[in-house]
Order: sequence, then C-alpha cells, then structure tokens
Amino acid sequence: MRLYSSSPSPFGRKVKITAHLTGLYDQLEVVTIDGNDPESAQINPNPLNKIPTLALESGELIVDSKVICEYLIQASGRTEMLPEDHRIDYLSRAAIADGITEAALLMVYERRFREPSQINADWLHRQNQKVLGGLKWWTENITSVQSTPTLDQIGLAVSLGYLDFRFSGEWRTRFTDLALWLTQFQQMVPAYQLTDPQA
Ligand SMILES: N[C@@H](CCC(=O)N[C@@H](CS)C(=O)NCC(=O)O)C(=O)O
Repeated sequence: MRLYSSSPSPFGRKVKITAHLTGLYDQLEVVTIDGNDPESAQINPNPLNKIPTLALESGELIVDSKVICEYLIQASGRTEMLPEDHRIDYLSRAAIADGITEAALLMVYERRFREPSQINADWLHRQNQKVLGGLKWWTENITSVQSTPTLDQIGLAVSLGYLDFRFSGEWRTRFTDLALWLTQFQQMVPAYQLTDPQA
C-alpha cells in the first residue's frame, strides 16, 4: 500500500498512528507530498490534491483520513479501535477531534497563503472559537487512555499535537486536564512519539 502524506500533516499523522496500532505500518510505502510545491499535484493521485491518500495494490484509492483509518481497522480486525455497537458515537467524537484540527489548519493556511495585509482577523477568530469549543467539549467528555486507543482518542491526540506544533502549546495553560491526558496518551502509545513532526 502506498500512503501519500507529509511529516507535518496532522491527518497524515492520524493515519500513521492507526497503521502502527493495527500492525500494518510495515506494509505502507510512504510517499512524501509537499503541499507547498505545485508539482505535488502531479504525484498525488487524490484528485483534490489533499493528503493523506492511500493507494492499494489493486489500484483502489482511499481518500480522507477517517476513511483510511477505518479501512486499516477493518483490514487488521482491530475492531476494538472503532467498536461496532457504538460506532456512530465514536465517529461523532472523532469528528469533533478532527474539527479542532481542521480549524487550526485553516488558521495556519490563512497566515500562509495570504499577504499580511489580507489576513482576516474575524476569520481567524471564528476558527479559534471552534478550536476552543472543541477543547472545552473534550474536557467534559474525555475518556481514559487504553494501550490500544479508540479512533476518537487518536484524533484528539493528533489535534493537541498539532496545536503544540503550530501554536506553541498555548492551549495547555487553559486545558490542563487535556494536557495531563496527552501525557498519558504519549506514555501508553509509542506511535505518538514515532510520528512526532518535530522529532
Ligand atoms: N478531511 C481530510 C482533510 C485533509 C487535509 O485537509 N489535509 C491537508 C494537509 S494536513 C491538505 O491536504 N491540505 C492541502 C489543501 O487543502 O490543499 C482528511 O481527514 O483527510
């Protein structure tokens, strides 16, 4: 299987952690895509030129980190990572975690792709409110970390890691319970360190 991704990509990191936990990481050939390089569209088989994207040996393309993670979980039989009896609940929780990452990513893009004079402060504020709303929700709905985390927990760890990476961990002083939770996650899930974009 070929995984198109990049080291800083939080959604790519989510897939890589899931691949480690499902025992499928060794079957992945990781192809690095540089999102800032216009040539990347030539290499990336995803018509949206987004990462992560997974290409199977059969030629089938799997697009979007949620779908790729679910594929890896199904293919490995590690269904405890997305329990069937509460599947919708877990997917919903995972979507809130991903929503934090998406909002943070949009803030990064706003600063990356616009001239300083064009940066829209209202837009940044709006995205930041989503990040804060998501973090507040998770503080109230956190679940304890197991050595094999569920997909929503992987998504949360990745979103917090992305806030550490791109926003200097400013969230930590306000969301101390989540900071403690992330420390536990780091200790119990070695794949988190293995995929650290700053390592
Ligand atoms: N919902 C998608 C989001 C993927 C996404 O936005 N990836 C970013 C990198 S982390 C990307 O490809 N950005 C380039 C672009 O949007 O053009 C997923 O979960 O895979």
